Amino acid sequence: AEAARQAAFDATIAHHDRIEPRDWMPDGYRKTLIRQIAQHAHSEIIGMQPEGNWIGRAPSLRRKAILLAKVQDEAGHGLYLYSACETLGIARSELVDMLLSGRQKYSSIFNYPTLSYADVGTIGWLVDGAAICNQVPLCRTSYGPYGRAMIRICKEESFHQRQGYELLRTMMDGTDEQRAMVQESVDRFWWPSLMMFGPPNTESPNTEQSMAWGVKRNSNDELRQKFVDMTVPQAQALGVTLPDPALRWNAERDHHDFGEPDWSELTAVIRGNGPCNAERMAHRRAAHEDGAWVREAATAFAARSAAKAGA
Ligand code: FAQ
Repeated sequence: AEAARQAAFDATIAHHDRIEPRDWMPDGYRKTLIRQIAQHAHSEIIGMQPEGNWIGRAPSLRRKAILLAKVQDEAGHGLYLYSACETLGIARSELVDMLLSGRQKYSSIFNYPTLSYADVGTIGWLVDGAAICNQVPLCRTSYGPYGRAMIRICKEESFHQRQGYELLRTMMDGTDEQRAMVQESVDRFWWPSLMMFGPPNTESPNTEQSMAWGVKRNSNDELRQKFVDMTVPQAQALGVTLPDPALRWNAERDHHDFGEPDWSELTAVIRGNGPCNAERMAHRRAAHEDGAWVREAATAFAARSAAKAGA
């Protein structure tokens, strides 16, 4: 029976059909999905902080309304992804515990500070741009609930990317000082954005198995290249310089060549030693504790409603 179930699973993967929550799946597949989806959900939730930092200081009512909407979308993506993860048989409270105790990760990019309003634009343009490159192929991931969550999330990410580009466009049409703010921001975010795609393929322990299972559809390096190729013409159109002297078009490869990110920096940030890791986690823990009364009240209300319905 075990062999038959494994064969059915393998056939579904081979046909690029979806695995659904009630289907049999190997333990490793379930674990990989819980790890990746939870890490993705945590990233959305922690990812509210760098931009949230500027809601109270937005330069106009219009910018404030846009930023509020974007940060709310990120909360929605996080909750949506936690729900997808719960279909694998793990409770949201366990996932939150794993984030708060440091047993699960979130994206390295959210451990960098936001120092000016231009960073709101740069995060939209580069960070959401990288997220889209990574997430569009995940719409075809082999696990149904994750792929369907990605379809919906990608639509909103594409709005986020455009609002970032439009913000930077507006600043580039402004004063010299505003143009300098944009360039300074792009200088800080370019390399960390390339690191969002993970370590190089040769240093990526999970890629091979995740691709064999159809959890990931592309390798880290493939997606990083796609992001560079997509971003270079956008940088030209904006009039900003990407801070990489090795960046140039390679007609033979039909791709841009680019420099090597500082991988020791990615390792340090993933291990908890980035510029804002401690601050991000402290803020999340405090928010979780502040929300304890809401969880208690909701649980008590649910229990009372269930008792009434049973009576
Ligand atoms: N940061 O073997 P691999 C967003 C870890 S977008 C931290 O290559 P894998 C939208 C990796 O987990 C950001 N850790 O791993 C937004 C593994 O450790 P583990 C979220 C990283 O899984 C925008 C180890 O290194 N997007 O939130 C990073 O095959 C603006 C070895 O790596 C997603 O999560 C990193 N950058 O590939 C929100 C997308 N890279 O777990 C707010 C879905 C690697 O074994 C504002 N995830 N690690 O202990 C993925 O596509 C994959 O998980 C990768 C990593 C590509 C991130």
